[in-house]
Formats: sequence, C-alpha cells, structure tokens
Amino acid sequence: MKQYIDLVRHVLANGNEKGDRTGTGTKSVFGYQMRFDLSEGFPMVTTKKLHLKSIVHELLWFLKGDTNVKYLQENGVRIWNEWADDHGDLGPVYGYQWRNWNGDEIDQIKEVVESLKKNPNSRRMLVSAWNPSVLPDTSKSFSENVSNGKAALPPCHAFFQFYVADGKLSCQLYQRSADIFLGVPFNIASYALFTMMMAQVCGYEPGEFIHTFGDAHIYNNHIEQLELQLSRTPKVLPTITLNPEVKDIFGFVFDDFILNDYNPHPHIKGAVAI
Ligand code: THF
Repeated sequence: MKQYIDLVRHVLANGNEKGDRTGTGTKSVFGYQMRFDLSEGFPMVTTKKLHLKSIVHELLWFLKGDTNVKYLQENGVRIWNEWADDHGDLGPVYGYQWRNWNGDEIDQIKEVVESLKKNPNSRRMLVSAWNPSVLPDTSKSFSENVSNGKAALPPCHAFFQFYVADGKLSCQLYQRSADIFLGVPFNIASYALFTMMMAQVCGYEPGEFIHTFGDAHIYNNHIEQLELQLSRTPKVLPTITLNPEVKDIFGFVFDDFILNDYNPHPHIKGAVAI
C-alpha cells in the first residue's frame, strides 16, 4: 500500500523529534493526507499481518454505541483494555458520541444515513466524536475520569464527513493524533470498511476514503518495525465481500464480512504507548 509506505518515509525523513504525553518520544509531522480509491482493493496494510477480526469487532462495537470492553473481550479483542476501568468502562467515548451525542439522544449515524438516502448533496453529513464537555482531566487517572463521567481518552479519530458524487460514496476522516505503526493501519481499514457498509445500505458504490491527519507520529520504539516494513515488497491488496442482504447499518454481524486474497508479510510486534 503505497500511501502508507509514503507516509512512513515522509515522517521518518521529515518528522520533528517531539516528546509526548506517554513519555515514549516520537518523530512527528503536523498535517498530512492520504487517499484510498476503494475500487482498487481493500486498503489493508500488507507489509505486516493485521487481524481483521479486531478491526471488525471494534467497528461493530462503535456502531452499537457500546463503550464497555466486555463485548470486545468476549470476542478476543484486547486493544482497548489498557484504558478501561475495573468494570471495563471507557466513559463516553466513540460509540457513545456517535449514537447518543452528549447523552442528548442525538443519533449522528442514523441522521447521516437518512441524509445520504434523501439529500445526498448535503454538505452537513458529519459525525463528531470530539465533545469538549467530556474531555478527561489529564492530571487524573483513566478510571478517575471515567467515574467522573469523562472519557478515558479524547478521541483520536475525531470527526468525519460523507460526500456523494457519480453514485459513489466517499468519506473523509480528520484524525487529530495518529500512531503510525499500531493505530493507523487499523484506522484505515476500519473507516474503509465503514464507508463500504454505508455505501451498501444507502445504495451507492464505494468511492474514496480520505485520511487527514493532525499530529501524525512514529513512536521511537516503533522505528525498527517500520524500517523492516519498508524493506518488504508490498503485496496485492485484498478485497472484502459484504453480505449483500444487509440493508441496515446497525444490522451487520461479524460473519457478514469475508476477506479475500489477503497474503501479507508476517506480523510484527510493537509495544503500545499508554
Ligand atoms: N494509543 C496508542 N498509543 N496507539 C494507538 O493506536 C491507539 N489507538 C486506540 C487508543 N489509543 C491508542 C487503541 N487502538 C493496538 C491497535 C489499536 C489500538 C490499540 C492497540 C495493537 O496493539 N495492535 C496490535 C495487536 C492487534 C491485535 O491484537 O489484533 C497490532 O500488532 O496491530 C488508536 O485508535
């Protein structure tokens, strides 16, 4: 996937040495954009093996409006464990804001689906996970924030917009903070899949996924792993088949997704900065 390889090369060559909240240290750039034409294959990184299972379950969990890691854990997905409190709660994070903004029963996803079906020229088809009223107090622990009704972490993929032209649905995401080795491959696949799901239920072909970054960074303890990826020759992109029967964005289940022809290089481990 050339777009991802170009991003890695760009940040390694031009990144500012920058300290961060987690104390790990990063190379970072501010402002960068990648475009993925979804007709060219499913944008899943091939220079290391990714688990589609975690990506699909996380997306279904967001769409359920769920913010407790129990569902993820029951399905063998561990990626949110580090930030959850003793009860598994993360506070009002992504799923909560998407489906019940600020606790005000505003279902942003449902409203976007309605607009996509009835008024696709709209320039207001946005979903925001960024809610200043629940941002955590950084002097407190994740669980203290959750027990105060705050989010454990501010959303990284904060804000996205849909666009329809020529019968094709595109989605652009603004990601304020991006962990290029661990998070970004997940985020690309997740939003690409979400765009395909939205296209199917609203009666469009998938167009582009456009990934716009604020602070895009490589943690100093991921540099070796990324150099290994740069030494590998990217493989042909896989494709994904969605169950064509599903016509409700909230009706998808895990078995509705089939990944075809994914032949990546082996998995590469890396520590997550907490
Ligand atoms: N914090 C940091 N430092 N990086 C992130 O990418 C990140 N997120 C979410 C919240 N905080 C973050 C959590 N998302 C993995 C992947 C995504 C995550 C967190 C962790 C991870 O460890 N991936 C491993 C194992 C995958 C698996 O178990 O399937 C990997 O090798 O990909 C970004 O949204």
